[in-house]
Amino acid sequence: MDLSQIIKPELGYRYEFALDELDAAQECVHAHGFAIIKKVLPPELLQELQESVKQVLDPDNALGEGNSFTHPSFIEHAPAMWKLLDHEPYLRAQRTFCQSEDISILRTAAILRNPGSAPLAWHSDFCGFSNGPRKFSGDVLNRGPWPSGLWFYITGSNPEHGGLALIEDSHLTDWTPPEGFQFTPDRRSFHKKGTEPNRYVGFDVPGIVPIFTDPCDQIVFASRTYHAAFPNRTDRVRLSCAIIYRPRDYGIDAPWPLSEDAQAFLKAFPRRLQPYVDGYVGIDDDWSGDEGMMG
Ligand SMILES: O=C(O)CCC(=O)C(=O)O
Ligand SMILES: [Fe+2]
Repeated sequence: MDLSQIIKPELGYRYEFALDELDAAQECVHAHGFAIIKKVLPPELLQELQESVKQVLDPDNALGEGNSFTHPSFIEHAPAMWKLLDHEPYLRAQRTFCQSEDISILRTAAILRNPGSAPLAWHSDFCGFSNGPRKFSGDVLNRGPWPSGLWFYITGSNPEHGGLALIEDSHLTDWTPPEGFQFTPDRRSFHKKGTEPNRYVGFDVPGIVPIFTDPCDQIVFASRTYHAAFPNRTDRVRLSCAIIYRPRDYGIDAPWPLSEDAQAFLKAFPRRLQPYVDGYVGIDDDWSGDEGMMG
């Protein structure tokens, strides 16, 4: 598939907004499961964040062609990211999308996708399709109604460059996969009917919206929205980072202790910004479930 032929879609509704159109942007997220907000990242932070993602994720530039790396607690290692929390227009937008005046950091991530890296399969980050016992960190952190995508693709998003794709309206609770597809058993992805129930990798899915953004734009998507990433077919690294928030009064009952890195982060985080880390639990990607503790 020639990804360079894919063009920015014109949909029957607006999905790109400016920072002074937050209510309209939130309505779009509510109605269609996503929106793009132009020029959210302060331009003076862009290069610093790019350097920080490279430095934290691949300090020796040793990851190698074709490989990707995802960091699950980026903010603990990236003071450049802390600066975002001093930027009121950015914060106002996050409050709007979180539908709460008082927000705190739930989790953070950064991703580095080298040239030649593979596509990422379709999935929803939401882990509340079942209310069964928690089996991994996602079941602890990703069962709320807040947006699970608040991304900055700080080298831009487009199909050739390992950008994001999502499916419009797939955040709706009655959404079902398009014609010819069915849910995987956990509902967190879908596959072609008549094939193995593995997360689908491919960009021929009806309803797909390939996302085109500039490096300072923010990509917002709802908790359940199904999304995927294109392969990186360029000769440039793809970098992205995000802070996901929860309403501050929505406490997380974390089964893992705060890691040493998380503790050091909380200690170093500026006092005036402490409300944003109220109830911060970090993440233990190796945690394997409440039931595991029973032996
Ligand atoms: O790589 C991307 O652009 C998307 C990443 C993603 O969806 C995830 O980490 O859950
Ligand atoms: Fe995801």
